[in-house]
Amino acid sequence: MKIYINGKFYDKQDAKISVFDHGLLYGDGVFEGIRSYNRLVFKLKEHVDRLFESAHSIMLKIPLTKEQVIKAVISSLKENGLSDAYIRLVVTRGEGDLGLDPRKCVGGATVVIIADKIALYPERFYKNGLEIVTVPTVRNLPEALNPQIKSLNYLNNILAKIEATAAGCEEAIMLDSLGYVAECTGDNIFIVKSSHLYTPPQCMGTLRGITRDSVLELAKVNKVPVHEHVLTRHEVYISDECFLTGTAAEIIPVVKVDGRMIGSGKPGKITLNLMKKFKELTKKEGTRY
Ligand code: PXG
Repeated sequence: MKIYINGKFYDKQDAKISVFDHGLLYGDGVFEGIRSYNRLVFKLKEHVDRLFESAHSIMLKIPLTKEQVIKAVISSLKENGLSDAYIRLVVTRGEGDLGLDPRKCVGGATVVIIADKIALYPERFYKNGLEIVTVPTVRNLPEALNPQIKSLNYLNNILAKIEATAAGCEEAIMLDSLGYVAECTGDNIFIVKSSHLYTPPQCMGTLRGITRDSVLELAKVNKVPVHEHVLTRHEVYISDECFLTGTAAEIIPVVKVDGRMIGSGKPGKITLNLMKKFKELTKKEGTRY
């Protein structure tokens, strides 16, 4: 495996950055998780745009143009000979001292690209659906650390993940500070009610997921009415169908939430159709390499 660090490729065992990098010391940095399917990188421009938006918001200067980042991602995929891959694009504040002041990171940002394989959830969850729970850890407040910033500080989500696994579930519903449904630890959430699709709006402590946006588009094209609407747990419990979206998970059906069966307890028709359409989309759309 060859890992890109600041313009050079290193073998895995030599791919190292300083212990004084503020990405390690403070989680000071941003990242993206991207997928490629059969030599097509899915929504590469959208991921790179979001990376630059996250960086802009935390006043982190990425030492490359967007075009150079795109080229670096493509060359990482080629260097590793991967046709189906998961790409982790990381930009840290860089090497500083033990103080949190980013001005001390005089060498500038560190750019890392890891191109690897990632397993989806086990196949049985896509076939039979997931059971998820609402967890006590509330999603970060947009006015504190906005979930729109895909920062290296993922402890909020990790705490929720720990609570989910302690409850015997793979994923967690995180609520916002008002108690409305925000999102899951690494996925956005959707419900279907009376053949309409609903997902929380991005202002509700929710990342504007790129898979989420693709699903909203696919639903519109397929004449499923879509609503970006505030959701309570009650609305999730009484939904006909529920599913999660994310680059890692793609689209995964949910059949039980906090012990309540969703719909018939099996992945729903609209969910299954969107899964099929999404698969087709990833086969034909993307940046070729
Ligand atoms: N919400 C959160 C909090 C996320 O971290 C999503 C939603 C879905 O966004 P996209 O753009 O991927 O549709 C994410 C993305 C992992 C992993 O290792 C998680 C994500 C991305 C890559 C890897 O669990 N989360």
